[in-house]
Amino acid sequence: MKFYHIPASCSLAPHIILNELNLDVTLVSVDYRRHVTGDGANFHEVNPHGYVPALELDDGRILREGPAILQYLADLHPDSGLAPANGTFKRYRLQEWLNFLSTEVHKGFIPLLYAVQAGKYVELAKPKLEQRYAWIDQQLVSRPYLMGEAFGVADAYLFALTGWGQAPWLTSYYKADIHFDQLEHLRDWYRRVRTRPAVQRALRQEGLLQDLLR
Ligand SMILES: N[C@@H](CCC(=O)N[C@@H](CS)C(=O)NCC(=O)O)C(=O)O
Repeated sequence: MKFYHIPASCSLAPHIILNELNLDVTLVSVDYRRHVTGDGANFHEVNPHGYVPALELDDGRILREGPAILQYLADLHPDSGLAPANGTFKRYRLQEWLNFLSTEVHKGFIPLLYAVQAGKYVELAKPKLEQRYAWIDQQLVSRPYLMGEAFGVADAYLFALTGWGQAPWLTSYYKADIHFDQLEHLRDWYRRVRTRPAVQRALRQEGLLQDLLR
C-alpha cells in the first residue's frame, strides 16, 4: 500500500492507525502548495481534489476521505478494537463521531487557519469551534477515550486536529487562534494519546516531535 500525506495535516490520523496496525506501507509526502508528491508525480492524478489523505491499495484502487480510510484500515484487523464491528450500534456511534469531527471540528478550523482571508467570518466560526471543544471535553469526563475504554480511530482523528490549536500542554503544529488551556479532560486525553508508541512514531516520521516532552 501507498499512503499519501501532508505532515501535520488531518492525514496524521490514518498515519497513526497505520502505525497502530504495523501495516506495511510506503509513505508518500505531498507538497501542499504544488500538489506534487515526494517522488515527483502529479498528486492530482491520485486525488483530483488535490487533498490528502489518500490510500493506494496494492491492486491500484485508491481510497480517499479520511473517515473512510480510517474505517477501512481498522476493518483490516477487526481484532485490533480500533473500530466496533460493522452492523452494530456502536459502529454508528463511531460514524457519528467521525462525521462530527469531519464537519464540525475539522472544517470548523478552516476559518481560523486562514484567518486573514476569512476576515470577520472568524468571529462567527471561532465560538462554534470553542463550543464543540467544550462539549468534547465534557464527553471525556467519564471515559478515557471518545468511544469508551479503548483508543480508536476517532481518537486518532481528534488528535490530528487538536494539534492545530493552542495550549501549554499541546504539541501545536499550526497557529490557529483557539486556546484549550482550560479543558482539563481534553488535556488528559491528549497526553494519553500522545504517549502511545504508534502516535510517537507518526509524529517522529512527520518531523513533529521536537517539543513532545512538554
Ligand atoms: N474531505 C477530506 C478533506 C481533507 C483535507 O481537508 N485535507 C487537507 C489537509 S487537512 C489538504 O490536503 N489540503 C490541501 C488542499 O486542499 O490542496 C477528508 O476528510 O479527507
